[in-house]
Amino acid sequence: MEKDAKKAAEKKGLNIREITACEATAQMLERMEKDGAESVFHRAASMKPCPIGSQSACCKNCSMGPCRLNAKDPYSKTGVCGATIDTIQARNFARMVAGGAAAHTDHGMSMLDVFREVVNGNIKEFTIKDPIKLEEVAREIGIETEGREIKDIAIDLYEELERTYTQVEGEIPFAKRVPPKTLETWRKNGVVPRGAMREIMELMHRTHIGVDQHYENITKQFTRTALSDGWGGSMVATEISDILYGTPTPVRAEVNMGCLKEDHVNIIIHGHEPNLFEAMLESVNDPTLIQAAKDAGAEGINLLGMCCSGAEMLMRHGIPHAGNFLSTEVVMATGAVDAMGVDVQCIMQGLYKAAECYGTKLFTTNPRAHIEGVEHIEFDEHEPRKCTDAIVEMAIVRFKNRKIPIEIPNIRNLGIHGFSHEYINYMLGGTFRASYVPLNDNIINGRIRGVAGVVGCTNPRVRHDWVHVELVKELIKNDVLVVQTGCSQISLAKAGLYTPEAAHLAGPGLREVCEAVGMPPVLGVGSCVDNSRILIACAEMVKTGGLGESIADLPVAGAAPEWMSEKAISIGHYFVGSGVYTVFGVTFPIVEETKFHKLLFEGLEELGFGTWDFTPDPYEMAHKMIQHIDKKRKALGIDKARERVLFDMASRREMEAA
Ligand code: SF4
Ligand code: MSK
Repeated sequence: MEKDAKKAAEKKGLNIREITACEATAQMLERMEKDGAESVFHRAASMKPCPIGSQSACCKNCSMGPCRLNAKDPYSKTGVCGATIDTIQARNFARMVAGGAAAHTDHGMSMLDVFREVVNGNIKEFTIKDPIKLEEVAREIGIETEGREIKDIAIDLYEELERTYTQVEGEIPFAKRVPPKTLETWRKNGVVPRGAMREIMELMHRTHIGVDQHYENITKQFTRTALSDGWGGSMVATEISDILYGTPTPVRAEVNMGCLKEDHVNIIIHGHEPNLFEAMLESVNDPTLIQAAKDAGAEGINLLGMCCSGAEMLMRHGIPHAGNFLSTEVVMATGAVDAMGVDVQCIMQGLYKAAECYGTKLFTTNPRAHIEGVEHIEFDEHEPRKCTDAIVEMAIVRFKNRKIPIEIPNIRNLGIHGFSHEYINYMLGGTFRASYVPLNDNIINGRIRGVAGVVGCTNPRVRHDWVHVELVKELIKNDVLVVQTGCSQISLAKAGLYTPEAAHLAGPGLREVCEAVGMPPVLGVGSCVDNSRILIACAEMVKTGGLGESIADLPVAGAAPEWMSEKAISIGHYFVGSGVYTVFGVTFPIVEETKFHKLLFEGLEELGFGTWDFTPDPYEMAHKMIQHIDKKRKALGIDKARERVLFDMASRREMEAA
């Protein structure tokens, strides 16, 4: 099979420099080519995407089909049941939202399970690390905190947040965080989410053959479902992770494959939930295990992250990060990865072959995610060290018996990570004047033109990392402050944009702000579920004043230029549902010039939501986003305010009144 992939790659003339902008990944791909090993890049080269499926012009929702419609003449045919192109596309899109929202909300529910067990004293290894945040979150959703014990508040918080998932009727708890005008739009359109379980269940029902056959009505339900992810499941995952493991503050940390150490036992944790990683942190610091590693001839144990749980640990604890989604197989070609433990989401099945080829011990740990042929050591939060100690022990054995020659790319990139939405208060306001006022002021006076969220995956259908990096460079050059999560954050960190010195790449206004505060022009806020931090930051900007009354009024935009997962579609749609202009790259899973396309790309904005857009070109993408930001600046009457004057409250009120 490896040989087949290599042959296919050669036949296709796979040009490594054209498929990745990541030097370390390129170096390891060269090694894999020599070794005849297979990677996601090889498989992508040997398999063309299905042209009908990529435009969502087919349906396999029943066995009268599968039905294929003509993407070039979309209204020339219907499915056997009579379903039109709009119904088929809306159903397919809806099921992507359901898949993505289910992944995030199940992750959030797992976090809540751990929280409940910690509060009830059934899990002793984890504790509440941030009781201040616990009280703040509780207060925000209406729980009395004054003079009460932390444990009592925590019990109430658990019960309240459980409604995020199970609530049959009424609005979810974090709807209280949504700016009133945005919430009004949701209520008017009937999309305020109930519990995620109900929303996802109803969406799956409606997309069954013969149920909801009006694309507008299907769109309403997938909007509601996506919002139950962003302001529900994902937000709970973020907040509970901070309460249990600590709210991030800026930390210096390194990324890239050069963080592997030849003379250490190297262990990588890859996936999405922080629980496994937090327990692993304890294991690698255990003196007995460190001694065992030394007895095996190692200098010590080196723990690294990949993908999103890596991004979360990078920003919370400064744990080095070895690379994003597309590098997870490739990193094993270094020969230096002694063990890799994975939990859920974005774990390629191809890891199995790469691990086998390069002798890495690969372990699945989550009951939801096994891989055929891979050893499973179940992670139980009640006894977390049982799993993580076992992985460390096996990594030590592998270190002792290393047979593969080691080749570690000598590339490491230092940067500053860990900008939680809370920290943005202090960063620009200082401890004395902690608030979003300085951020809003700098937007109003035009030093910062607007804010862009650039997030999401990497995808072998485009040049790895390149689209992210070029897009972000273009944005900051035009004074747009960029916030990031997930694999995108790692692309930019590898490109060296997470240093305050990178401010020299920014336009004059943004550079001035970065230099005054000593911050990078690009702020990393964590993993996929931490996109909820961007929603909270948007809500804070509205609350702070001077930038309109709803999220849709803000000069902000979002992008996922190399997206690939259903989670990305759910994220994109909860941003659109919240009022944010959102542009995706790679490909968009809809036939153009259909009624459904028109609804997503124009109609939603008319209803008071944000809007979707698409282009694979990073420069065009940046300028589409800037154009939108400028449109919003103009509507706010701050388009001419690019003079260097700090606005006080009185002048802001005056502007609002104008
Ligand atoms: Fe074809 Fe309709 Fe069945 Fe889909 S639901 S496969 S369009 S017959
Ligand atoms: S890990 S969903 S590839 S960001 Fe969250 Fe990266 Fe996308 Fe997975």
